[in-house]
Amino acid sequence: MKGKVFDRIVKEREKGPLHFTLIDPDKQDAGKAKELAQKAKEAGSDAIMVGGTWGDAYGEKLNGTVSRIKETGLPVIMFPNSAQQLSPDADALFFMSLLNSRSTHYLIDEQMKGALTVHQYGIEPLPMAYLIVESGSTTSAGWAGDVRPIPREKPEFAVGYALAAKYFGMKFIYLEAGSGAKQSVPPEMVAMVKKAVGDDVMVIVGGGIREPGDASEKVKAGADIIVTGTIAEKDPKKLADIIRAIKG
Ligand code: 1GP
Repeated sequence: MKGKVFDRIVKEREKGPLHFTLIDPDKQDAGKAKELAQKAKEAGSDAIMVGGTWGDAYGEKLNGTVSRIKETGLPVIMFPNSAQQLSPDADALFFMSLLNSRSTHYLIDEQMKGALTVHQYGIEPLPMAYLIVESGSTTSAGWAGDVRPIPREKPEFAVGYALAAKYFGMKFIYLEAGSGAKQSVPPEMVAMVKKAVGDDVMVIVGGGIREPGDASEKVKAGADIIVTGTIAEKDPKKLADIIRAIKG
């Protein structure tokens, strides 16, 4: 697979595990989003993901947020909740399918609609399987996505989905506990998935990661990229500690 952002991620990953910061465009104005991104950059984050489950940050509001964040120089990757949440200003987007959703809406319908926009805008698609893992709490993504969460004690289910994604040609597998999750993804699950998919597929882990020890545990288990969202808003100092733990 080729593409500017994809190649950059692969190259950076060769140096060590990566950290991406998730910014919800609905939670603040564009100026504040840029401030958050700048702080994340200073803390050592490698890219900004823009997206959120709820809200109405589409069109102008979304584009304004994306272009202000781009001023930081970090790549901006869309993490869309629907075909509507796309910005022509983004550098790339996770072209994702929520594989353990029960609704065709999140499996393929939104993607079919969004693909035309992606084509028109010329944004770089990064093919990704999105998997929601049981987290001891009901998260917005799981609820809205009509998901049958992967049980924590059934890592083999995650391996099955991950291998299916690899065979479909997807390059990223996102093991997601959900934003603000009570429990993050179990490291055993991360390890089994990474072992199965190997080095040509990147394993992303996110949701409920609030402590450096938790982040480094995922990386030791084989995670290629760690995503945090909430902590960047709540505690930028802690974010720097988390990134230090990821990068060693
Ligand atoms: C959600 O994994 C991300 O998609 C981030 O979760 O807000 O809990 O860091 P947190």
